[in-house]
Formats: sequence, C-alpha cells, structure tokens
Amino acid sequence: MAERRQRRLPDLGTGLFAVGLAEAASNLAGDSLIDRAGDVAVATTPLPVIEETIKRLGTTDKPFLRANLMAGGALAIGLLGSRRGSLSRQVLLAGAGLLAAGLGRRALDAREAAAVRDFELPVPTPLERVGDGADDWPGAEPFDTEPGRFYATDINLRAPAVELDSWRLEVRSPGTEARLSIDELTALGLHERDAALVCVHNRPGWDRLGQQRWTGVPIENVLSAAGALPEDPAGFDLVTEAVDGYSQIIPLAEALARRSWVVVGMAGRPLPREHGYPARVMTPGLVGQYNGVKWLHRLAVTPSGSERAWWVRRGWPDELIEVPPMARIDSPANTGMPPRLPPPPVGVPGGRVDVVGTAWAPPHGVEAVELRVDGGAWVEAELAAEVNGDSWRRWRARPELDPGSHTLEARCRSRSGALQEGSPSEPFPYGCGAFHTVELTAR
Ligand SMILES: Nc1nc2c(c(=O)[nH]1)N[C@H]1C(S)=C(S)[C@@H](COP(=O)(O)O)O[C@H]1N2
Ligand SMILES: [Mo]
Repeated sequence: MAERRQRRLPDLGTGLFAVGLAEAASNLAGDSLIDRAGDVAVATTPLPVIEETIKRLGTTDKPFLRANLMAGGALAIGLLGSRRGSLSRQVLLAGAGLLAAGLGRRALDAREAAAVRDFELPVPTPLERVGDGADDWPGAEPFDTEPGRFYATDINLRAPAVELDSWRLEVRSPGTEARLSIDELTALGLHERDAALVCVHNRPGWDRLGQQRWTGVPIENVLSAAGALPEDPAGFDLVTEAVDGYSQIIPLAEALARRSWVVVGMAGRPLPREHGYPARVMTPGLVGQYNGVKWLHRLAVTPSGSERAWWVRRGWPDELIEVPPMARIDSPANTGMPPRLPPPPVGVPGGRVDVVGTAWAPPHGVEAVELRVDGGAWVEAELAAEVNGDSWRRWRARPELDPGSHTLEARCRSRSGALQEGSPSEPFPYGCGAFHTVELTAR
C-alpha cells in the first residue's frame, strides 16, 4: 500500500535535474530555454492574466515567471516517471539540476556582457545642471534615479544582448532605406535632456517610473539624415521596431510635435542593457508602452494605419496614452510595492510633521501638489524649482498631526489644467487613477 502510494509521486528530482541540465546546455550554446519559454508565455497569456500578475507582483514578475517555468518543466518531466529512490536522492538530483542551471546562467551572462561594449557620447553642448534646490530636503527621493534602481520592464525574460559592431539602425520610408552604425548615429549631433519615464502600470505609491538625464538625437534629425522625412508628416506613422520583435507606432506628426528622439545614453553613459542598449526611442509625456521601443533596430515611416503595434494587436488602445498626473508621498513613509507585505504602522512625533514627495505631469509639468489629512481640506504643498515639464518635481508640506492615527493623501495638478483623478481605476487602458494614501500614527 505504502509502496503504491509512493510510486504515484512525480519524480520531481529527476525533473529538476533534466530541466537544469537542458537549461545549462542551452546557456552554453548562447541561449536560454527557460527564457524562450517565458517569451512564449508572455506572448500567449491572456491580457487580464498579465494585468493581474503585474498588479500582484510589481517588478518581481520576471523572477516569478522564470521560477514557475522551471518548476512547471520539472513537474511535467517528473510526471512521466514515478518517484524512485530515497528523498535524499531526490534532493541531490534537484540540487544538481539547480546548480547546473545557475552555472549555465552565469556563463551566458558573462558571454553576453562581453558583447556589450562602451561607445563614446560626444555631446557638443552639455546641458547645464541647474538643480531644483531640494537635494538637502530630509527624506527626499534623489532627483535622478540611479540606473541600477530605475525600473525595467518589457516583454522579455532576458534583455536582448545587442552586438554593437554588427548593429545598424535601419531607417526606412516609402522609397528610401538607410542603415546607420552607432558612430554615424551619434555623429548626427547628441543632445541631453532631463525627463521622467513612467509605465502605464505605475500605481499610486509605486516606483514603476524614474527620472534621468538622457542623451540622444531628435527623430527629425535622424529621419532627415536618412532622407526619410516627408515634407508633410500628415498621413504617415513612425513605426519603431526592436530586436525582440516588439513595436510601437506614433503618428509621425505627433512624434515630431512631441519631440520624440532616439536615445543612446542614460546618466551620461551608454544605455544599460536592460534599458535598451544601444538605442531606444523616447517621447516625453507618453507612458512607456507608447513612447517608443528599447533595443531599437528599425525606424519606418509608413502610410498611417498600415501596421499595428505589439500591444495594440493584444488589445491595448490604438491611440496615444499620456502619463496621468500623479503625486507620491516618499517620506516619512511610502506604502511600498508588491509583493512586499503591508508596512508596519509608521510612528511620527505629533505636531508639525515633514512630508516629502515627488509628482509628475509630463510633458506639461506640475503646477501644484496638494495634501490632505483625514479627508479634510486640500492644502497646497511647497514645490521645488521646476527643471522642465518633462521631469518630475519634488515637493514638501508640514501638516499638523494630533496624537492618533491619520491618513495622508496627495494629488497633483498638471499645467495642462488636468487634476489627478481620485477615483480608483486600473492601468488598462489609460493608466491608474486614485491618490497615493499613507497611514501614520502620531504620538
Ligand atoms: N523593445 C521593447 N521596448 C519596450 C518594451 C518592450 O517590451 N520591448 N516595453 C515598454 C514599456 S511597457 C515600458 S514601461 C518601457 C520601460 O523602459 P525601462 O525598462 O527602461 O524602464 O519600455 C518600453 N519599451
Ligand atoms: Mo510599461
């Protein structure tokens, strides 16, 4: 009886061993089976499931998917056989499989890191650093988000590793085609600009956005150097296509009016791999999903409506989506992103409390931030100096808190006149509504 029951157990040890070895072998050959499976999973998972996963996992969705794929593969193989041998044999096999996969991944990382080489960013007129005057506000988020802390999100489990020497930016329009190397691209004249980048999935309090100084070439200059700029942009789309098969499309007139540009640098260095090395398109004020692709390899000027973008084919709206204005409370506490547990209650001394945050409304700029306590009247916060409309703006306030628990809420008013939407809405399809809310206990 006991024997029969044991025989029914899937052979998970052997399953993990087999998956680990297969993954390691594919890694040594310069690829990753798990990540390929992940690409298929992302491309075929129904939109509502993707939305729910991002909501629950924030930016940990990728490691979660990778672990699940590995476990799923191991289970599938394990079900083919029945469990043989002792538990310790199972654990040993599983451990060996995980070790092989870990070593394979390291080998692949090293190989791909070697493909990514530095290139020069000759900026004729570097942008002056004026600053917003809030660097010494206690509790303030740094104005520039460190590249290593800057959210990264895309449809890939593994960021593409582009080999710079063979990379060319293809620029096409009806009747013209040009191919630019990285040196030819940067020789068109590099500019620097400060701007925030915001994901449509950013929820109140989340950090699915960042602020940085970017380096690049205006789309206009790239197209005209390639002879691909039509005299009248009306009736044309700008198709941006990436090496991962992903695409985004912006009506050409909008791309020009909104100052789309081909970006090659972040924080004064070539783009890090996860942020689109060696080139991406960015369009100030549009959410990340609509502002141009990372790992750019083709720019095409096509008759309007002749192609559909990757997410539009999956059900996202065909129209451009602007970043909704939003304010975030960073100090004395932020509620944090999932899958972190709810934070412990935050205690502050009673009386006047320093509250510091960030707010953004690109490309128009932040006109005002308001804070309210316990659903009371909105009170205007002090704003740091405005760097430009594309960037976020730091703010602070000093509400008076009686002993007891309190709810703080912040909202942002855009220079466009739009006021942050307070009623909760999901990121799909126009970005999140609701105010960022923080609970505090004053002593
Ligand atoms: N090639 C490619 N570009 C892409 C994506 C992608 O999946 N593939 N995702 C977009 C989305 S949804 C966002 S929010 C931004 C994120 O840029 P980041 O990872 O540098 O923060 O990249 C955009 N560009
Ligand atoms: Mo996004």
